[in-house]
Amino acid sequence: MIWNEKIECASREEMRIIQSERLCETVKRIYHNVPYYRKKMQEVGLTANDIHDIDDLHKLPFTTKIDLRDNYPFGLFTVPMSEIVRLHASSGTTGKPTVVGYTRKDIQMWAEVVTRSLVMAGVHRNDIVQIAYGYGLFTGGLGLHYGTENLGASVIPISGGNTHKQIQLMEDFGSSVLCCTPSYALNIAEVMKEMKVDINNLKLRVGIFGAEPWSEAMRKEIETKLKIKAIDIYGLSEIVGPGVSCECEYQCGMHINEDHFLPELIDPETLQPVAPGEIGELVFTTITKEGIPLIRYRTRDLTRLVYDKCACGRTLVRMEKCKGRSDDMLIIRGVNVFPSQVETVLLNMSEVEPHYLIIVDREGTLDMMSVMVEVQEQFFSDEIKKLQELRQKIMRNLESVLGISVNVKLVEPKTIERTAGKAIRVIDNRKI
Ligand code: DLL
Repeated sequence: MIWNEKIECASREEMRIIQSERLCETVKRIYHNVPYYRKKMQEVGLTANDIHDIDDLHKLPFTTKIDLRDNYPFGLFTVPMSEIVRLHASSGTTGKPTVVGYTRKDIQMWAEVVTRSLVMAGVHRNDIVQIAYGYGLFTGGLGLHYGTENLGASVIPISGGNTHKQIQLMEDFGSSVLCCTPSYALNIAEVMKEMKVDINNLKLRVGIFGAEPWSEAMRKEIETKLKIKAIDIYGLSEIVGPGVSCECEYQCGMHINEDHFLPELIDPETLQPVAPGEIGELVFTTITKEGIPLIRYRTRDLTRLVYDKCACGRTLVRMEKCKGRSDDMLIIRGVNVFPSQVETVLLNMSEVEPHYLIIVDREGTLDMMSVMVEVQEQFFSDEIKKLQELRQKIMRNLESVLGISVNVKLVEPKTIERTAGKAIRVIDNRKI
């Protein structure tokens, strides 16, 4: 089933017309209502009348988290507070959070894109959807909540944490869909094993996982452990929250709801568009949002865009699984390293658990990277010699993929902290 066939299966030309019209409206809105934006446009010699269609998009200045911080909390809103019905915020890496405001229409649009996402994932009205994303300022819980209600499925608004209760409700209520971060899904699977829950007695069918990067190897792990189809959902608070894009049943890239969020891919260094098929930084322009429209917002997320028609029939452009963030990339002794590369190596080895922590230190002038890896229970009780062999094997595998030597510290199962939300994968002590 497709929720909004007219849009989701529109031809490129039809989509272009919709996007162009909406872009022009948005640019007028921000130019006339937000002095900060007007000034930024004037600085590059633009007025709202210079934008005629999406080919003019590249003329507009970029927006970054710094612009949001400089206008904290409500400076980029284009409507008076009397029209804002909801506020959300994401925790910034430093200092103040990033604040976003939604009008009633924004909330409806958000519910629409999340409903489309759920339908892409194969969710229907008869499903019981357990929402284990955090409810609160984070957009995960309430975002999935409104989309699920809009679809007409039953919501269990349990929020994150309290893993025993999550499992108990899954058993008692017969939840068929689980929404949470992929790392929390693995945590739930682990606790289920401890509780000796027979996965075959559960009705779980689909998982809708996002809010953090996760590899194909991790998908396989989750699908096997929970016996479900694991679907990737993407979004960020600044743009709307979850539902910016989502995979369909074919799991071959996330369809972007591009009638609301106009994507571009740029080279983060030169800021120029990347060649078709290349990896670049994702940039979004919101073209229907009222509360806080954002123009050419730099997400820092790295991916590739695929414009081919999908087997599901949707024509919405797809973004590949995120390769990481341009600001997540570690530079170790001059070599670029992404946590996702480490994850892929580890998850392809049966001897270790899918939980890891990367620690970077500087000794003198030399960067040292070490990875804490949890060994599976049955291997941990083994003799020292075997553990040493395993450690050497992990170090060799990491070195051959990353191109640098890495220290590996084997730890007992459950040593690395589990979270109900986004997992912490890197501790970089060099910045302190
Ligand atoms: O994480 C919104 C969300 C909630 C998405 C629930 C999906 C599910 P923020 O807290 O603002 O919003 O964080 C946004 O998280 O720029 C990415 O770096 C990362 N991210 C989100 N989804 C994915 C994903 C929510 N599927 C930031 N894969 C984004 C990889 C993701 N990274």
